[in-house]
Order: sequence, then structure tokens, then C-alpha cells
Amino acid sequence: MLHMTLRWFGPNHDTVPLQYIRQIPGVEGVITTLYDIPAGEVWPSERIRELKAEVEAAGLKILGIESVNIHDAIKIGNEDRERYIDNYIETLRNLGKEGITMVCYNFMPVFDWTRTDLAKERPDGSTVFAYNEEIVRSIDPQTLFDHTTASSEGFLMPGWEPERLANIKDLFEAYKEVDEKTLFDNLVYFLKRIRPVAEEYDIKMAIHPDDPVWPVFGLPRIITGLDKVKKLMKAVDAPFNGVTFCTGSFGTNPKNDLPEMIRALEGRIHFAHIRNLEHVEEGVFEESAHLSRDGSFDLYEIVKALHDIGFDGPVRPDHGRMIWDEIAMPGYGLYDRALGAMYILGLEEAIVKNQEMKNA
Ligand code: DNO
Repeated sequence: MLHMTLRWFGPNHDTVPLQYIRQIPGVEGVITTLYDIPAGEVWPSERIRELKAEVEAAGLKILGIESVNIHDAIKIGNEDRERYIDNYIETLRNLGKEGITMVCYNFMPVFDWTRTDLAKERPDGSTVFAYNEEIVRSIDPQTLFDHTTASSEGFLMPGWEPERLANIKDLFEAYKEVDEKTLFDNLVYFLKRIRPVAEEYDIKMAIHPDDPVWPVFGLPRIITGLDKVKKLMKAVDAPFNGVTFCTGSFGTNPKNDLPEMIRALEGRIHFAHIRNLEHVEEGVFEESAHLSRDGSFDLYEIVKALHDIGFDGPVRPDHGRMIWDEIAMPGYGLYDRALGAMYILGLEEAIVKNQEMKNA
């Protein structure tokens, strides 16, 4: 069954109080993080316990972490990586001790997700994240960073930490020798090193796909479609090594057949991000409402595929449009994500009932 959650960035970074999340029917918990801890540092047990107590006091559970970010040294594979992997292992141990058993992460160089517009207007007047490949080709990374920061309404966007991106040129320089193969090998190295602690505490590691699933600014991409994911699952062939099935990221490539991918990844999907987007033309897309007919994906088939493979993990409605004059971090307002959660749970209820009727 789908365990519905909302992403929550913590009391100092999120406009949405836990009490509101609790009032969305069917939402069991949150996916959260210690947003202020820079990638590479150990998460202290004390802080994890505090976070957990706060969430539980609101009648919710922590159903996973998004993200424990990976330090660039690990992705680049330089001599500092051992130290940072050791720190990562300690963080996983501290999370495991508190009973937190799902960790989402990504292995994208320099930038996490990339968009060219954080507030593109839809025909109904709502605003959404949008991407246009031509714009990316016409600007440099610094301009994109400045643009993203300037249009985030003063919120710190996940993956766009100013201290980490303070010197984008140096970061690009550091990744100069890192091609697709090296990046993949460094990921496998990392996973093999963390495997013992993940298995000891039964922590499921869920890699987030690249977003979008093609190279931006010439940076390599390794989690782009079924073949690549399968290759990674095989390279470290153990259940702890799994994926965050993000429909919006895999779906940036219209050739990725999302329901088919879900079925092929049975047992290795540990977390799902379920949302819709509208393909405008090649390399141009914008996010849409969750409802199938508002975008290019068939949400019914996506939820059905998850149901059919017996998926039993956390899901979130992922991003939402900005509607009803809400002021919140772009993509992470309350209103549209709540609508999305309801829609997804509605689809699931219908699928389950239908199945029961067939079996009767
Ligand atoms: C954007 C998110 C990503 C995601 C990370 C996971 O809104 O989908 O920032 O959390 O890539 O590590």
C-alpha cells in the first residue's frame, strides 16, 4: 500500500506547520531532513531525536529522510572521500538507531534538479516549475544559479545551497575529469562501503533519478532510465540498494515508459514521488496538476503499477503548483500538494476495490 507523506523541511524552513499536514486525510507522516547540516557532516543523534519528537508530537511519523546529501568529494572520488563516507556511515547509524529506515539521496554533480522557471503561469493562473533546454544552452551555470536563487521567494531551495555553490567555477573544475563511467564507479564504491551499516539497521537507500535525465552544462548523468537503474541494481545487488521512483524526473524523457519501469523494478523501489508534467516539445516541459488530464502522464497507470508490484513504502505528491495566493517555497506549498495527495489516494482506493471485486 502507498504510505502517503508530505515533504517537510523543518520548523525554520517550511511555511507549512505539521498540524496542517496532519489534517490532510490519509497522510501518515513526513519525509524530512536536517536542512541546516551541510553535506558531509555527521547528523548528531540528539538532533535526530529532537526532530522525531517534534514530528511525533504532531501525530505523524518520519517515514524517511530526503535527503542525506552526498559530499562532492564522494561523487568526484578524490582522496577526501573516505572521510566523508565515514561521516555518512555514522549518520546512517544514528538514523538507524532512531528507527528511520529510508534515505533518499542523489548522485548528480554540482546541481540537484534544474529548472529554468520557478513560476511559469499555467492557463488556470497557477504557477509551476518549468524547463526549457534552449535557455539552459544559452546561459552559464552561474546565471542559472543566480536566477534560481533570485526567484525562490527568499526560500532556500533544496540542492541549491549558496555555501556549496559559492564558487561554481571551482566545482565545475573539480568535476572536469569525471565522466559517466567514473561517476557510476564512484557511486558503486560508495554503496559498497555503506552496505554493512545499511543492512545492519535495515535502511533502504533510495537514489533519486537525475532531473532532467539528460546532461546539463555537460555534466554526466547516470540515473536516467530503466537500463541505467538496472545496471546500478545489479552492480550492488542487494535489497538495500534501491531507487526513489520519481515520475516527474524519469518522465522528463517521454521515452521512459513509467508504468513499465515500475513493474521492472519490483522490490527495488523504496520511495515514490508521484506527480505529473506536461511535455510541450522536446526539451521543454512544465509541471502540471496531478490529475492525469492536466499533463502528459497517466497517473492511474502509475499508481496501478505500484499497487501491482506490491509496493509498500512511502510516497509523496512531490511538487505542487502554487495556487490560491499561497506564499511558500516554490513547489512546496500546502494546497496543491494536499490536492495531489487526495487524488493519488483516491486512485489507490479505486484500484484496491476493483481488485477485490475481481477476486470475489
Ligand atoms: C526537488 C527534489 C530533489 C530531491 C533530491 C534527492 O524538489 O525532488 O531536490 O529531493 O534530488 O536527493
